[in-house]
Amino acid sequence: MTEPMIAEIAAFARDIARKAGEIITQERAGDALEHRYKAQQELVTSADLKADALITGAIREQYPSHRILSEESHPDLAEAEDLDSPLWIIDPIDGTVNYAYGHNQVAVSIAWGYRGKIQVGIVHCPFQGETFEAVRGQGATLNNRPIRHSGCDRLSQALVATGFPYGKDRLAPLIRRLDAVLHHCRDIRRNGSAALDICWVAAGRLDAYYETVSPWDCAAAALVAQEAGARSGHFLPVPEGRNPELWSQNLLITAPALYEPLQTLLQEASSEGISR
Ligand code: LIP
Repeated sequence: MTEPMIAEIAAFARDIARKAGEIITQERAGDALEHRYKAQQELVTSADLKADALITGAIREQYPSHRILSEESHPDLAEAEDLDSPLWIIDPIDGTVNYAYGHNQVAVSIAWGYRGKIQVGIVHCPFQGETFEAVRGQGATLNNRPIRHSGCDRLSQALVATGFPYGKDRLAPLIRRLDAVLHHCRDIRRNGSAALDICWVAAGRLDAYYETVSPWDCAAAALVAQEAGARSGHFLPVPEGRNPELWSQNLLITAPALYEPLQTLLQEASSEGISR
């Protein structure tokens, strides 16, 4: 795969992300938006399905041999165990609850991976007119302007984003971690879109982010953050044999100097007891 071919893929992904953004803004502006629930109170709207159909249909037509992992139409997480052949990773609407409530922290997230790494990441936020983009090795941009992490180097001054699952059955460790972060950091933000939280770390609007999500929530944004000089990893070990690029549990993405102190804090809070 040559650099020009990757540039073509990035341009294709940017174009379909923006077209999907037009669909979801039009759908919300109209009065025909339908809601239904998947497992554990997980919301999905008619706009999710329409945006997904546009994105996956365009990929099928342009790149018929490529695989697709998409939250709404191709959710087989087994696809996320292999990045050797080309794989598209799609979340047509990240921040679905925000979308349904009329909030603007909503993003179309499109990643493309190949040869074991995510190579292209596009996170398009249509309600704020912002497109975050990265091609591996070529830096990260917001609306074509370079972005960089905040450079924050003290936990006590760190603004940290996180989120919580739809299911309420295993909240205890998350509350312990939240307690530790609130006692040691400036404050937290719960914006409701992992893709935007991670891109905001890349742009210096947040200093750190941690959460367990799905690969489609984070694959594109994690490349944007890496290319903006942030450190991207996990605060608990990645299982043997799993590709860290596609392991979306216990994510930790920070301005570089915060990574180890925040990793230690979250590890300690994940075990019994909390170090204050
Ligand atoms: C959302 C994530 C968010 C998380 C929410 C939800 P969705 O994804 O982006 O970080 O806290 O629970 O999983 O469901 O809007 O695509």
